[in-house]
Amino acid sequence: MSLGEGSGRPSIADDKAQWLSEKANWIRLSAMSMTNHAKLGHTGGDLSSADILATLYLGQILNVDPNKPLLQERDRFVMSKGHCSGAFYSTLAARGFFPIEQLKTFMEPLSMLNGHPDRNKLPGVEANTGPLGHGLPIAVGMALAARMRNEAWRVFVLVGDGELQEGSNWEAAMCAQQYSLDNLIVIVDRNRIQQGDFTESTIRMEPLMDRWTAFGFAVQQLDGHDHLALHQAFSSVPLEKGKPSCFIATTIKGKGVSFAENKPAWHHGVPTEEQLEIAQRELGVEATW
Ligand SMILES: Cc1ncc(C[n+]2csc(CCOP(=O)(O)OP(=O)(O)O)c2C)c(N)n1
Ligand SMILES: [Mg+2]
Repeated sequence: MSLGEGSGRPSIADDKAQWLSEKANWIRLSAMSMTNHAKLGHTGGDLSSADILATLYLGQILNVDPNKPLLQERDRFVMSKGHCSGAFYSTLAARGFFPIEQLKTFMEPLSMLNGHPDRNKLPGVEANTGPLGHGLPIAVGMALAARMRNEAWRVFVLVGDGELQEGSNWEAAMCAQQYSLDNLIVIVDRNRIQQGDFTESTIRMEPLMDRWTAFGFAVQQLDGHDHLALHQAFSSVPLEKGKPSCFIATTIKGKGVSFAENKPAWHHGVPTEEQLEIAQRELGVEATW
């Protein structure tokens, strides 16, 4: 059956969705190779967010130009879950912001590819993130700046679900509502796992849709691994004029790699050479770099 068939929704071409799916798996394997190489990283959240990142950057949702990374009218993307830099850097490289070979330097001394993204070092990075709970406040400030300058660019921000336990997110959300920032799009990587355990066993997130709605957002839940759904959703922002948008993307932490799926231990698990080979087979992609 074709990917969009029977869903009744407008779709990008099936071959484009298939292409995005292959790119997302390339991002997954690349991130795991980086973690294997550096012996550090955040595999689980890299894998859960790969489809979202691929759709934004390679599905032509974000209006960005890797040859002019600081163009004023570009859309901004803030990787608030900055610990998942392996997936983020792999996506930026795949989009052409810097050579793919540079991914090999992940976390080496003097590398531009720090464990956490640094906007002063790497083209395409819009905000320094890693300490959880900072990306959304920064994104709200950016969206407000665009509004004050009467400029049309949008701000997309990807947050982790465990990250939402940081109170600063909810202060920022109140501010976004106050200023009716419908140029702000929050995407929650709802993989149900944080560091060490499931979110619902730590600090419950549900009812998450109701919470965002109560904070003045137009909210939509969707499958965070369905490229057609992601593409359609991100193409139809704002969800409601005058309101910031929030997409709760249901994902699987460790998605695509059997031994890592849904396992809290793989939050920052480091794959061995053998595990990398298994991952490559399961993801069905050629070696990355
Ligand atoms: C303020 C802060 N506290 C703690 C950490 C350590 N830390 C890194 S990732 C993480 C868990 C994040 O979970 P989640 O937001 O669900 O991310 P994902 O599942 O997408 O990896 C923690 C506690 C941090 N980076 N920043
Ligand atoms: Mg999580």
